[in-house]
Amino acid sequence: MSRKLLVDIHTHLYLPRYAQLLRARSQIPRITTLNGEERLVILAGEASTGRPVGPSYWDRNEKLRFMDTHGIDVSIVSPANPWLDFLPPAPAAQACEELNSDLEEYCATSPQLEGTRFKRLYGMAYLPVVPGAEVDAVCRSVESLGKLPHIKGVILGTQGLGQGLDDPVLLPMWETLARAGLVVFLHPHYGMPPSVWGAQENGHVLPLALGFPFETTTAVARLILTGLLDKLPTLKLLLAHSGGALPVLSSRLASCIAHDPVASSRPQHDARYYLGRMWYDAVAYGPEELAFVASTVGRAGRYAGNGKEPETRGTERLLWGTDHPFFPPLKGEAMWMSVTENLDAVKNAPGWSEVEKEGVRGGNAVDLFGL
Ligand code: 5CU
Repeated sequence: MSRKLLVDIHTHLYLPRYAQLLRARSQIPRITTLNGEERLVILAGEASTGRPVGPSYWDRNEKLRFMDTHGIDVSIVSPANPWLDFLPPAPAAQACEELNSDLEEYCATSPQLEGTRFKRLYGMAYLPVVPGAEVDAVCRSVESLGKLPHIKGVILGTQGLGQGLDDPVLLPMWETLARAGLVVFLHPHYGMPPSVWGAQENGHVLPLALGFPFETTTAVARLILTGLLDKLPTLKLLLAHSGGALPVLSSRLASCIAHDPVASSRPQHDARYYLGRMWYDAVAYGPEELAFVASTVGRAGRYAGNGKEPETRGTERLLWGTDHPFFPPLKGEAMWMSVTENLDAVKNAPGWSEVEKEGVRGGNAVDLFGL
């Protein structure tokens, strides 16, 4: 196919059934009404008045309109945080099944991308990974996704069953995900404890700009330390926000592991090696940052330790995204700065060829998700 696609792999939704769930709640996370306007309250420390929320979060026509406005051909939508984290295991399992079936319908009945074999919409599903859940129930949920042909992955927060994603009890879940060939989109929600942000009112800036990416960084470092990527070489982990601080801290992480009597023998390889085993969204907002991430990913083969794995350009593991419907323009402009900045970042990434840029804009997503 000669047409060059723009594929958005980081784009969220609250399905109507999920929005109803949030409306029925009196505690965070919730949707409340203030002066006749619905408000979303999901972040710890967020004022109880929250922020405006509307059809861009749940109406498929709004998603398609947004895609058309920005020239996006295909979106791989994922449920927005905090997923099912706040539910006990049994209601979470039931909501998961119902919501995943809604998501399949949302994607399956979306328009065809004209002149191609692609739908406009594909999905990444919920998993019932909540405190107290049984891992077998999670595995059954993963297996059930095989019946939903437009679901190409899952989105996963970092809390696991209460002990994080490096909890050894979760190994069967990772094995099932690897066997199913599903992309696992690792995405933050909790950030860092609100106390680290100080007493000044700075809106959501610090939790979103720093807390979110650092949560992802910590979760992935813990997975590297457990040796998960050694056990499951085919697991497809896609990291939100370009892997957070992992690329810039990976040599420090490697050095700390190498000098630690407890941890030094755990991962089979130097920590930097594992960067080349994962994928990264290109939601970094700047060309130099993207080029830097690619360079740390591409050099990973150098750290295989067997002299057999080649270095690559790293761009083959970056995939473009928007984070829609978050970060809408403050003045209601039609073109969203959060989209155009991420497009410009790819366009201007220093040293990238046109072929590499096309890959990041869409080709890599077609390959990774098997569209
Ligand atoms: O603006 C926000 O709060 C968010 C969020 O909660 N989740 C996300 O993916 N992006 C931005």
